[in-house]
Amino acid sequence: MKNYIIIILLLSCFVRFAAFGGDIVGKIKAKGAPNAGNTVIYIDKIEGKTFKPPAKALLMDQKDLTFYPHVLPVLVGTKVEFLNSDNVLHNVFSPDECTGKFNLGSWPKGQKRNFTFNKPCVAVMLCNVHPEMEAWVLAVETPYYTVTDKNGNYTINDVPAGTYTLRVWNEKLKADNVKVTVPDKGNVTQDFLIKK
Ligand SMILES: [Cu+2]
Repeated sequence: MKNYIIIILLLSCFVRFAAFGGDIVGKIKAKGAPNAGNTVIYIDKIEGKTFKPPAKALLMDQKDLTFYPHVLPVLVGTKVEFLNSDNVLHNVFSPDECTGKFNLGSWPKGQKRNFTFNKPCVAVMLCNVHPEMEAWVLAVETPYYTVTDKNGNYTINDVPAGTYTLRVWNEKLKADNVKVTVPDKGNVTQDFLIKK
């Protein structure tokens, strides 16, 4: 019995060491746009690793004829619930292949319909009723993603130590991928310039 306890203690130490790492932090500057908000920064793939999607669905609201949030990154396999908070009917659909070109139809205020993003995907969300409505869902293959604040600052928390390809997505602007190395302990800073 004692041996088991020692083994479990040793294993838990190992797991802790293996999980060590830090945050990836930085600032995105935009050339050709008023700001670098709503930019997604993510590690798109880690060879040999898959991640379990969250049990809880994420929410995209439709309020005042606008989707909230405008940009929603999710882990592949995540269910997104589309809430209608307006008195009018909307009709959410996506024209993108990676979503199977879904069309959720229309539903009344206070109700939700959902879609599960089972493939890596950059998908635009549109409304058949209101052509000005537009939002984006990015389904990525790791849980290491974030969206910039309106000043372009970002933090991806608790990334295990290792070297990764960091990608940037913005609906209008681009940046090259960058390799980053998260040390065993501490943060790594990576800034980007996004442009046309
Ligand atoms: Cu609408």
